[in-house]
Amino acid sequence: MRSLIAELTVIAGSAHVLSEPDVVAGYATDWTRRYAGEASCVVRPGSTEEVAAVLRACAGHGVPVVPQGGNTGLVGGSVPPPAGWRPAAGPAAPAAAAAPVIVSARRLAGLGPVDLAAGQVTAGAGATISGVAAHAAAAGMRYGVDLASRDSATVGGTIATNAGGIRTIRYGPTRAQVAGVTAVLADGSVVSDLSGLTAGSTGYDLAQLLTGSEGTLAVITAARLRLHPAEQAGAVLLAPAGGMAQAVGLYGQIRVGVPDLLAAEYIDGAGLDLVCRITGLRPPLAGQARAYLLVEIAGPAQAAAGSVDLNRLAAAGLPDDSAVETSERGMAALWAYRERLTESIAAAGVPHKIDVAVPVGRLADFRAGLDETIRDAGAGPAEIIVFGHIGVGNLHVNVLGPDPADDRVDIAVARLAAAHGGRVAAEHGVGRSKTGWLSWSMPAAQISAMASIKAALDPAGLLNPGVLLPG
Ligand code: 2HG
Ligand code: ZN
Repeated sequence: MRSLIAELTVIAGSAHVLSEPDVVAGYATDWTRRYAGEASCVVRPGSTEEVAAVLRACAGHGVPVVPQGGNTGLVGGSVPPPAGWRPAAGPAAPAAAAAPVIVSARRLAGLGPVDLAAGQVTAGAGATISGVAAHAAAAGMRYGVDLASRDSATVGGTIATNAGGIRTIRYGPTRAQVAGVTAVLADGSVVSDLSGLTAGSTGYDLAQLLTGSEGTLAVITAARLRLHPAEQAGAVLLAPAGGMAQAVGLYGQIRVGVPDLLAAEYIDGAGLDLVCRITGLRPPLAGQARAYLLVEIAGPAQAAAGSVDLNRLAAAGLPDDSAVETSERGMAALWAYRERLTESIAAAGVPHKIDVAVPVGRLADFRAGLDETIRDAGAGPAEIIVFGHIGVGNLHVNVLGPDPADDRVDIAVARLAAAHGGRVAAEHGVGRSKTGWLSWSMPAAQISAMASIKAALDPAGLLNPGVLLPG
């Protein structure tokens, strides 16, 4: 390992090879604190060429690589496996020569000029989502992916997980924003197409293949991203609902009656109560509800905020006791109840986080069966908080109480989602936590095709071992 570290130091410079145990531990522990692994060191290359040299060096020594962006992942995909981990193929499978090297993309944070005519920009993998958004906004454009972790989450990390976020109903997930990437393969070779060309039929689309591949096929170093014309929010509303069924029904009415929805989010009553308790925010409505629907509506393109036709909302069946805000400040205040959920839950304990997708038409049944499913998992008393991107059927089930190491609750919830025709991972990725669950919502032939792709591009299994695919 010492000779690999010496090589990495020559490549990236001593300031960018970190091997102090405390510092390395910070990179090797994920945001949830549920996943902490062992790494030999952290290297922070400053260019694609340096990433390529790092990967060549690691491959030469048989040492695995864990690519990392903002380390805001929630399923263990951005951190190495724990000490002593071996591929699932069993004791006969060769152990790696040493614990993985974490390759941090944080220094690859450059942003190219916004191309207004193409509606695109080139961004380094380490650029944050808020950085890209501000850069696009300065040119009158908008980046379509937005999420609460925007100040830390990176372009590379969000591509690796195909992150969704709060604007998926409007612009689609990250996959829809990716027009090309530069990436380094396991052997150090570089593949790159940042031309932004959408016309072309020249074989496999590597950028799309790498989107959602969770660092198992290549290390992404830059991306060509699609941008959208800036759209101003005209109103944000928070409506009480009797439960998920009513929230879905109201969302449907608003969707049909009011054009240009920018976001539609669901929050359990318990979640909103928790946010108020932890943050000290005052309850937004006079009474308490079992569930809430938050919707953001675009104002007419050239108009200032506040120009949304509120009559249309009334016609769509918006309850009278809903909050409707049209000022910048008021809209931000309503968003806070949604945006501060994750931090509030983390302040209350180490949660089980199960990110699932369920067809919108099945959300009510899924939610109706959830509490019993969690109780029957037998992991003890549980505080259940469900929220998420209702318009695309992406729910975040957070469970406080059961031991973080006991995954019976996680398994039960994921199986319930699969039983409702859903997916066991929606936008956080499969990571380390869900590899064994893929077959619940994906045919065996598809998993085997993914394994073939992995074997072809990373035959030694050096890239993010133990993530996405079992073994
Ligand atoms: C969100 O939608 C994120 O806010 C985090 O995907 C979800 O904390 C979570 O479970
Ligand atoms: Zn989310």
